[in-house]
Amino acid sequence: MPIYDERTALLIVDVQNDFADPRGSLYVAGGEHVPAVANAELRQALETRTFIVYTQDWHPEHTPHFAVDGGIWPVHCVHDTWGAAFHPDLRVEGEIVRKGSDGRDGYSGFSVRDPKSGETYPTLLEQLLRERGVERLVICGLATDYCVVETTSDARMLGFAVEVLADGIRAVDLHEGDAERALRRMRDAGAEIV
Ligand code: VGL
Ligand code: ZN
Repeated sequence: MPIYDERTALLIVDVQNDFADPRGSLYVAGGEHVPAVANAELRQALETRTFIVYTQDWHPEHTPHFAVDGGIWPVHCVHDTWGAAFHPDLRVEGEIVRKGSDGRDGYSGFSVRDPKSGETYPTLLEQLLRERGVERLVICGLATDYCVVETTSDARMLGFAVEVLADGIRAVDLHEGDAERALRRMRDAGAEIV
């Protein structure tokens, strides 16, 4: 188990019903096992007063992210619906950063992109971490080959040390090998998979 301290944050990515529940519209195989892994880390983090932050994919009813609107995904994580809610087994005690509202797109917890102008905007995540003097992130959640890899890669670009919990992530694997490629990208970016 990673070490937790005041310069570390535990970042739990998109552990929401649509990804983590087998009835979810974008169910990620094995996603229902992630809450238990996250909760075990949370216990350690809470004991050591480590900052804990959650991201939520948080889409409007229509967004170019969805296949019905020109994107590639089934409708998922529509704001304030069952699918967007955290998995009921996940203990939620920390800050929450939502991404995708306003129809802005992207996978990273750190930034969103306006599909019309192509411009990217930061979310609150980096500010929350900097305010607390965080230098190191422990990351788990869904999905390995989308939001986890993009969040990890941005975190490294922003200079955070990153450990990704191999047990606490699962991949969509839309194309065979996506999970492996995501792991390699994270390692190449300087993240440790532990
Ligand atoms: C995600 C696909 C679409 C994720 C979000 O959280 O990894 N994947 N939207
Ligand atoms: Zn999404």
